[in-house]
Amino acid sequence: MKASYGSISSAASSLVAGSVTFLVSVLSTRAASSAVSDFGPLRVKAASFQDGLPHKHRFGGLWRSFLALGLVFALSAVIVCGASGQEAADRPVRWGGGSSPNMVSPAKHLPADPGSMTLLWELKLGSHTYSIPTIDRGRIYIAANDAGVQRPGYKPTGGGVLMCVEQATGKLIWQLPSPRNFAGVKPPYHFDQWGCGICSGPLVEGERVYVVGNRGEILCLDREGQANGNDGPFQDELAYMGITNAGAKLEPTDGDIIWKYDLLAELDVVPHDVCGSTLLLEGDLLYACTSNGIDGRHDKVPRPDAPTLIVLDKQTGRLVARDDERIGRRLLHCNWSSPCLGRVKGRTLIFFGGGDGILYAFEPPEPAADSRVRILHKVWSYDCNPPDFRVRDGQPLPYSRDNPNRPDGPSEIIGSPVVYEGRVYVALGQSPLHGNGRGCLSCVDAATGTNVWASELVERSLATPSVFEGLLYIPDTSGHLHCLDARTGQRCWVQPLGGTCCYASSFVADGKVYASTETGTLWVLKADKQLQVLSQTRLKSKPITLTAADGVLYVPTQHSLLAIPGV
Ligand SMILES: [Ca+2]
Repeated sequence: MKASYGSISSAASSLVAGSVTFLVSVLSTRAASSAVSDFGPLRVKAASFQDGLPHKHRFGGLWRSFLALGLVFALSAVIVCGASGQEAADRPVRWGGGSSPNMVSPAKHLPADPGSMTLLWELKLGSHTYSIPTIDRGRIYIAANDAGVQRPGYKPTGGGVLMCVEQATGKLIWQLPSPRNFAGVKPPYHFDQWGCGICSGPLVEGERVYVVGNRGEILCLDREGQANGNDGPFQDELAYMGITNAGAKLEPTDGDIIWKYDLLAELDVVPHDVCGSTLLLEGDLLYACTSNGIDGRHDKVPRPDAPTLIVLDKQTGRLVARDDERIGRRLLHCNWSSPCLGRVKGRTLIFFGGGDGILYAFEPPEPAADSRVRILHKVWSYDCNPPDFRVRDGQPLPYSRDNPNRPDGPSEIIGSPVVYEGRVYVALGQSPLHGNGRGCLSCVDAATGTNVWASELVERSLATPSVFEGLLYIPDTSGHLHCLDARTGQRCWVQPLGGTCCYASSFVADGKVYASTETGTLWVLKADKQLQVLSQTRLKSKPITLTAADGVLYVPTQHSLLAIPGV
């Protein structure tokens, strides 16, 4: 399990001795470019660990196309919220130990040069991973696809898995494999067919774990899994896992579903590609994006009036409220963003980035004595597309997918909004398959929904911003890491990262900014108004948004979860 990093020269030697793979070509290209020092690296390291399937299976031809598609779908999960440190057990925790939707953590003693460190441990995952791990009370929760699942009687189908492992060792505590939703691939659906697995970031509160599954279900699970028995009204975990062989029985290392809510069956939504967003928990209310989207032909929205943001009772999974904004009527592609919460002038508001490119602020539903489903009250909405993204010379501009030669049209919101000091920060983005294009990072007054500033220096981005000590960091799809003054929107610096940034947000902790590229390079820069690159590390598998806790970086890649200690 333990693996160490090698220098670029030793890695190159082993690669020369090995077969020609996509990875080799990537490393060779990157080594050559780093020698030019265009990007200001101090040095480049390469990881020497192995990670699962042969590379030719992972990156070749059609599969590589699927992978690229998968990146897109996962972004709502990958780029949703941040970590803000260890919190009490009764507080909801998403990602690295916090509940804040800001990609910032108070973790300390983190490595400035991860490539120089020896891994604490490496957990093998599947062939796709897009879920940011959540760390809570000595345990890590991470989701992936099911290609690496080993459980007697379980056959991987291109579905997903949620795993709970020991933080100190990466040892499995329990897992819930979840077969693919085969019905979801039939028209009008275009769903759960890319093998992306569970893309949602797990949310933990007390003894419960909440996640949006690959099958389009919101799942409430027992933190202890089956080790303390089969709890909750849901009892048929074996059937859920697709384990039907005679004599099969639940094991202590199986997950324990308390309740589940089927978005497709209950709401008649038609999710597109994946249900990838991360849940928001406030009090007893669980907020979820339905991922209602366009049809498989990218032709029309089958359910234009279906809800996009819903609210469930966390105890029972009962539907409490839904929006009625009919975002589907204006939808560009799909709803993959995740809701976040802010307290604005003594008032709690729920912010949601729509697949129509509009940022919405809702009031939480009022308590009600009956079980009537309430409609969420919209406080304000703000179009994150500047007017000339929508219309020019009196003519509507086409969406990029429909006309790649016009990359200046409207875009949707995929990353999560972040609330910081009374303002909401959110980027526009599109699938990287639509190419690069005009984007806009908006800063909006959280109380009124009015524009504070908007910067088109940031191109399309699927990332959630990191806002720390008045500075905002965000990578865009074109492969630039931006640092802006959060108050004014003035750009302090921009760093080209030498590869596109499709599926990882930046992460700020311990005075450092971590960012990574699709070509597998993990960058570390100083979190400062002055640009300073601290290191680059090359990984064999593309890293997604990382997190940190207790002096350790936890870096998910497509195939592994790496625990990299600090100093
Ligand atoms: Ca249990």
